Amino acid sequence: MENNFKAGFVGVVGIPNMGKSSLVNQLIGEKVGIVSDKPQTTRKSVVGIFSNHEMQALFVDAPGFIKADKGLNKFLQDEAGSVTDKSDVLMLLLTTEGHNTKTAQRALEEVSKKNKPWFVVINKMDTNQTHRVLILEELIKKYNVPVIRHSTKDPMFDQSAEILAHIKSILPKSPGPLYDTESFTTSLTRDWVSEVIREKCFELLHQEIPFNVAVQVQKYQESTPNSCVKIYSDIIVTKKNHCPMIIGKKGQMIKEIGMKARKEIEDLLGEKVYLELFTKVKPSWLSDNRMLKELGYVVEKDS
Ligand SMILES: Nc1nc2c(ncn2[C@@H]2O[C@H](COP(=O)(O)OP(=O)(O)OP(=O)(O)O)[C@@H](O)[C@H]2O)c(=O)[nH]1
Ligand SMILES: [Mg+2]
Repeated sequence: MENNFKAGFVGVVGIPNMGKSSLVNQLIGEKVGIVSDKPQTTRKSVVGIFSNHEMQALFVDAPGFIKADKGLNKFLQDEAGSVTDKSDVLMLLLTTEGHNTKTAQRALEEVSKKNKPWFVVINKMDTNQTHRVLILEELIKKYNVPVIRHSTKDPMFDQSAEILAHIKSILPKSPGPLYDTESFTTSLTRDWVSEVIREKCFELLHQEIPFNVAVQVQKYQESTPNSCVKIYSDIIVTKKNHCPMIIGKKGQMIKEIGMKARKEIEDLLGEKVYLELFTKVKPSWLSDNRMLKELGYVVEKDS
């Protein structure tokens, strides 16, 4: 390995819905984290691995910064904080849509306090009005950090190569890669599967329902010579009256969630999958620390 090899953790931070997960997926070229048009999609940090002959960047796709003092929201806030603490460098995502300059200012302040190498990506350039970008850049100026204008959607504004080159310039030196260079994520398949199912719930269900949904894979059977991969998973909701919405008329909704999820899982695994979904009601999963733990949202302290 060359001795100027670079490797380390890149914390991807910003308020919800800035396109953090979209950007990580784009840079890695695989679906590492789930994406939706609703804020607070990412709940647990996911590590996406980018490897080439000169660096390995471990992107930690975190939940967006929010303020809360209990339950799942508290967890999301702690998770975002701990990502910034554990990373070697930080990439802050901003856009001009969906938030005012005060929010951007707060995000800039928060990240600059961490005393780590950092830079800003202004994402969604395809939707931005130039004058609002200039206002945002004016705000960033006082921090004296690089700013890259980008869009994950429009190739005209695609600055992926520049983003990666900049990350390489600020990552620490390393004798070699820190993780398997063939993998694109450190997540277990089982966890990845439950996230894909959750993404389909975000995509297909209305408004407040997705925020109350958790997904837990109950059984994951590897394929055998006689049978395909079999996955049995619960979709957990907080209220009994959410169940019919998940199931839909004549089971149409749960069927569609299952079909869309299965297709993606089959693509990743490269083999046939049998997926069965069940609905379950757990009224207090959003606020009950024991239940949050069971679902993999590790809550350090009671709140
Ligand atoms: N127009 C446009 N939309 C984008 C772009 N990047 C992401 N999006 C959309 O923005 C929405 C949010 O994207 P995510 O990647 O889930 O955002 P996030 O920052 O990870 O959100 P949280 O996980 O909720 O914090 C999705 O609907 C994306 O399709 C972009 O460059 N242009
Ligand atoms: Mg996300």
